[in-house]
Amino acid sequence: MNKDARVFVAGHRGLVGSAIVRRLQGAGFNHLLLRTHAELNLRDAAAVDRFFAAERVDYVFLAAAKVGGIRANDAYPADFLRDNLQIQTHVIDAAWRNGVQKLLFLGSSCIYPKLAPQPIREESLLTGPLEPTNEWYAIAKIAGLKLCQAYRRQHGFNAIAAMPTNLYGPGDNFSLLDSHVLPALLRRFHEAKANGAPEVVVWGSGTPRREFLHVDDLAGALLFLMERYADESPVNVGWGEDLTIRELATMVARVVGYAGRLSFDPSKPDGTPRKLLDISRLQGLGWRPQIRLEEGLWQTYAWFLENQASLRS
Ligand code: GFB
Repeated sequence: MNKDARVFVAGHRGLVGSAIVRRLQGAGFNHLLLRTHAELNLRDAAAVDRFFAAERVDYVFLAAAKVGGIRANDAYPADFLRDNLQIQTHVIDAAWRNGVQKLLFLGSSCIYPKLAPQPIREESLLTGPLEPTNEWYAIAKIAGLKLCQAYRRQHGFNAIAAMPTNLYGPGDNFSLLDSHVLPALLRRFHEAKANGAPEVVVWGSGTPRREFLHVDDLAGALLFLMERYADESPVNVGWGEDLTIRELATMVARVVGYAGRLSFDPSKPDGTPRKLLDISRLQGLGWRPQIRLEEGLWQTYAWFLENQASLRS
């Protein structure tokens, strides 16, 4: 990728998109094409066509999506299925029709079968039933992955796909209801400490295991793949180790400096019991993650403290 290539980062204000922008700017890419939702509604096919026809885009990082934690996915199935189908279909099709050189699509570890053998290999996709709480998002993302493969086979379009594990970092969604577990716990422990609350209630049993990757590590992997990988199989991007929700909560309490009790609410959904990714394909290409979880937690908590006044409720 030459540094003056015209690179569209769809979803540039989100957790992943903002990390991709930081990474590309740090690497000296000087022609990033960025559009807010208000400037370009990716659910509007005609608007997406007009954008690609006008902008002569060379590369696309498709980081725009309707995302959320386990409760949000369970509460808004129609939105997760429809929005993600529309966004990805419009961008992939317009990119191909307007001569984009290469597009990177983002899947997720949660689109693999609920009980896939662990660690999960890319070949496990579509080999078993999905986790019910987020099957809507998963079906949309699987369709997007398949669309990339279909455009490569039928049109020779150079579309690739990454499958990131659970992500966290600056720019995350810290809302208490619709966020993912790590930012939700950071905020919950922070508020408990500030209010002197005697205990923090963590959803579920605390026994599910999750793998976490700092979003700046993901951005490095995505640029690595955009420059070096061109095949139809998706590529897992993860840390390579996981921990229980209880262990995560204990680590978050330590980082926040909360000394109260931890309790668990088994009436809340656990979701899939485990979804550790096998990252040997990406490691074989020469990539390694750098940011350890406890270090990433400290950095993310510092970002939360600096930005909490402007965060979504
Ligand atoms: O990040 P999360 O919401 O989604 O993690 P998934 C859910 C796990 O954390 C469950 C527990 O075991 C929850 O019971 N948990 C504990 C909490 N306390 C909390 C809390 O305060 N908030 C939240 N959100 N969880 C998501 C998919 O699955 O993975 C998305 O639903 C996305 O589509 C994401 O793909 C990467 O990891 O279970």
